[in-house]
Amino acid sequence: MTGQKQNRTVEALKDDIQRHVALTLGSDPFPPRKEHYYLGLCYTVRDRLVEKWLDTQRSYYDAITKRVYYMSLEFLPGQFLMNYIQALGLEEDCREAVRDFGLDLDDLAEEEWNPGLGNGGLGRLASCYMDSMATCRIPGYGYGILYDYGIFYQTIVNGFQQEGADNWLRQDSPWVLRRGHFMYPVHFFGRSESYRDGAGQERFRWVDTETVMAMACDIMVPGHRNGNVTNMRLWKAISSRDFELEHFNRGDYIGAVQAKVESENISKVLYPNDNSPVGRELRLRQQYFFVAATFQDIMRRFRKNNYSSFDCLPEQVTVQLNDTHPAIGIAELMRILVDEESLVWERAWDICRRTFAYTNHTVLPEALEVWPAELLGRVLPRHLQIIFEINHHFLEGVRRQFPGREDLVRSVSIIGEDGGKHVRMAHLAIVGSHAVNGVAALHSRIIRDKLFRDFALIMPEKFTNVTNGITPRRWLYQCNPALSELISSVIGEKWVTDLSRLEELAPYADDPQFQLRWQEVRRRNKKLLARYVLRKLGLGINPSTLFDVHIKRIHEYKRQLLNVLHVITLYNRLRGQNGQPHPPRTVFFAGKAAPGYQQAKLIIKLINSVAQVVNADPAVGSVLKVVFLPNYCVSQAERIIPAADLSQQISTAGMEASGTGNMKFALNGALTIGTLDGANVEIREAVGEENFFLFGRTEGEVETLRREGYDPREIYEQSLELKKALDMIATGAFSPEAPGLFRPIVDSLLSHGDYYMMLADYEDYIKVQRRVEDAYLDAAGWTRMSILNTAHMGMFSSDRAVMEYASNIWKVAPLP
Ligand code: AZC
Repeated sequence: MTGQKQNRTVEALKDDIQRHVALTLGSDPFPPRKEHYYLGLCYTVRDRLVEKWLDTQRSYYDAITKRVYYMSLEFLPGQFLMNYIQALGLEEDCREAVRDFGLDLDDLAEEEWNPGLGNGGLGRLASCYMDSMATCRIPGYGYGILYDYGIFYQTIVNGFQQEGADNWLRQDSPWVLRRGHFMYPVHFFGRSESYRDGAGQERFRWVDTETVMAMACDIMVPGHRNGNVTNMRLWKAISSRDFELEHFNRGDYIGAVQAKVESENISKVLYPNDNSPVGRELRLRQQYFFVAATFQDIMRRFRKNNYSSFDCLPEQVTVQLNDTHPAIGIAELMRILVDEESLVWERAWDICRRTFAYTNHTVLPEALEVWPAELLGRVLPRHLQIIFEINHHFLEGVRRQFPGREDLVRSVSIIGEDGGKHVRMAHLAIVGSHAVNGVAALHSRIIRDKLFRDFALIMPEKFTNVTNGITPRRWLYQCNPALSELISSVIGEKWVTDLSRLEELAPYADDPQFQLRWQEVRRRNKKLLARYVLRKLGLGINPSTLFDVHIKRIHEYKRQLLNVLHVITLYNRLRGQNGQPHPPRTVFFAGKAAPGYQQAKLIIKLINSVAQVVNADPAVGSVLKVVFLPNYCVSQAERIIPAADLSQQISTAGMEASGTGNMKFALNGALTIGTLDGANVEIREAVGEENFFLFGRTEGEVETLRREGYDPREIYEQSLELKKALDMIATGAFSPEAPGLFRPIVDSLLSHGDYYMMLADYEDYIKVQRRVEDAYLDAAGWTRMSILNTAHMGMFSSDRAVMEYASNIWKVAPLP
C-alpha cells in the first residue's frame, strides 16, 4: 500500500473508532480508555465486515447454489477481533490507529472474552471448518445454540478444580447480531393425533404442544482476505407470546412470568461433558430446539429459491450432523415432509437420506447417545412415532437382504431393548444418512470394522473417512506471528491459504543459518509463555528448559495419569542422583474435567499436588518444574502451543478418534510423543517416523491383551520405579494432609483392571522419554526435526478436510 493510501485507511479507522466510542457507546472519547477503545475498534471492524457479509449472502442467492448446513451443538471460535482484523488485512493499519491513541492492539485484543460454546475437540473442529468454508468459498452456514453460559470457568482452589459461571454475554458481545425478525416457534410435548385427509388417508398431526420461540443470533466468519464472509447462526430461546397470554388470560401473572423464564432455560447453559453424554430432558430439548429452528430456516431459503418440488431438496441442501447431537433432525425432516407437506413415506425417506450425512467423533461406548423411549416420547411424541416407523421399514429391508439373521436385526435396530426401550441415536444417524465418516483413518476403520460392523455389512457404500484438519490461519498465522514471519521470509505467504506449500521449508531443515533463526523464534515464544505463567501463577520458570506440554480435556483415556507417573519417576531419579543426568524440563498441564467426573477431578488434584512437592524440592531445583494452567481455552492454547517443544498425545490406542491438538503442535514445530492412535498415525507418516517419538501398544495389541487377560498387578510387582511411584501416590507422599486422598486413582489401576492400560504402556513410555531427552540435547538435530514437522503438516489443514467433504460428501463446488 502506498504511504498516502495507508494514511487514509488509518485516519478513517481512527475517526470510526472515536465515532463509535462517542455515538455507539455514549462514552467520552477523552482521555482514551482501553475498555471503550476496544469496543470502538470492534464496531469499526464489524462495519467493514458487514458489507462483505451482505455481498456474500447476496451472491449465494444469485447463484442459487447448493448450501451446506453444518449443524453442531458446539462451537469454539476463540477470540474474534484479531481474526477479523487479519482476515481483512488490516493488522498494520489497526495497530497504527490505536497507537496514535496511546494504546496497544494486542492489549486491546486481550479484553475479549472467549465464547466457550463448546467442550473440546468437537466444538473447535466445527469452528475450524467454518473458517475453511469461508476461505475456500464453500457456500455454507454453521448452526447451533447461543448459550448464555458457556463452558464453566475453571479456577484451582487448594489444588482442586472449582467451577465458576461463564456469563460471557453479561456485557453484550459486539460480534453477536440479534435478528429479532428471524423468530421461529418450536414445539414440545403434546401428543400425536391421527385423522383422515380428504382422500381418506390416515395422517398424523402434532397437537396440544408447548411453544418456545427461537431467535436467530448471527456471528460472522470471514474468509482469509477473499472478501467472503459466512454466517454462523446460533439460536436463542425466547418465550412465546401466545404462551404468556394464555396464562395472563387466566389471571395468572406470576405463572406467566415463570413460564417465560422456564422456557428460556433451553439456551441457558452448555452441558460441560466431553465424550460422555448426560441423558437429561433439558439436553434433549436443546437438541430438538436448534434442529427445529434450523429446519424452518432451511425450508424458508429453499422456498425462496423457486423450488419446483421437494425432490430437489437434496440438490440444494446438504446437512452435516456433527456427531449425533442433531440426529433428531432426521425425524424432524420426515415430519415436515410427511405431516406438513403431505409427501408419501417412501418419497420423503429418499429425500431425507440424500440430505443428511453423519460424522462420528467417538468410539467410547459410554459416549454413544441413547434416549429412553419414554423420555423421547413425552418430549417429542410424534418424532418417536416416526422413529419407530423408520426402524420398521429399515428392519424389513434387513430381513429381506439377510433372511433368518435375527441377530443382525437386533444389533442394528434403532431401538435397543435391554435396560428398557431406548433410541440409539447413532443408528438413527447411520440409517438416515447417505454418508457416515470417522475423523481419522484409524478411527474410520474401527467404525467400519468394529463399532458399526453390522451396518457396514448392510450398507458398505456409506462408510468413509475424512481426517480432521485445523485452520492454518488461527493455528499458525495468528497464534505464532514470529514463526509465520520466518516461514514467509523464505517461502512467501501462500501457505496461509495453501498449507501444502510448507513442504518448501524442508530443504532448509539442515541450513545452519535458518536453524538459528528457527531456534531464536522458539526461544522467544518460550519466553513469552514463561512471562504469562509468572503473571498468572506467580511461578518463575526457565525458558531454556524442555517445554513438555499436555493440554486437552482431562479424561482417563487421554492418560494424563501416565504422564504424571513419568513425572514422579523422573522426580525420583533426580533425587536419587544416579545414572545419566537429565536435561531440565518444565511439564505443563491444562484442561477441564467434567464437573460430575470424579476421577478426572482427582487427577487434576494429583497433578497440582505433585507440582507442589516437586516445585518446592531443593534437591531437584530448576531441573524439573510442573505447571497446571487453570481455565484452558482457545486463547490459552494459542499462547502455549507456539512455545511447546514436546507434544503429549498419549491416549490408549483405539480410543482417541482423531485429536486435533496433535496437529496444532506439530504445525508449530513441536515434536510429538505419542501412541498409534487417532490422527497420530497419519501425522507420523507425514512427518517421518524418525521425527516422531512413538511408544505403546497398538490398537490391535490393546484388544488382544484385553481379551487374553491383562494383569496390571504383575507389571506393578515387576517394575521397581513404577511400584515406587504408585506407592507414593497411594500412601500420601503428595497429600500428607490426607494420605488416602488418591487411593481411588491407585485402585483404578491395581484393583479395577486399569482399563486404559497405563501400566501396560508405562515402561515403553519411560524409555521413549529418555530418547526424547537425548534428542533434545542435540540442538541442531532437534531443530531439524522441528522444521521438518512443520514442513510436512500441509495435509492437516482444515481447508483440505473441508474440500474433501465438499467433493465426496456434500457435492458442492466452491463459488467462483
Ligand atoms: C472428539 C474426539 O474425542 C477427538 O479425538 C476428535 O479430534 C474431536 O472429537 C473432533 O473430531 N469427540 C468428541 O468430543 N465427541 C463427543 C461425543 O463429545
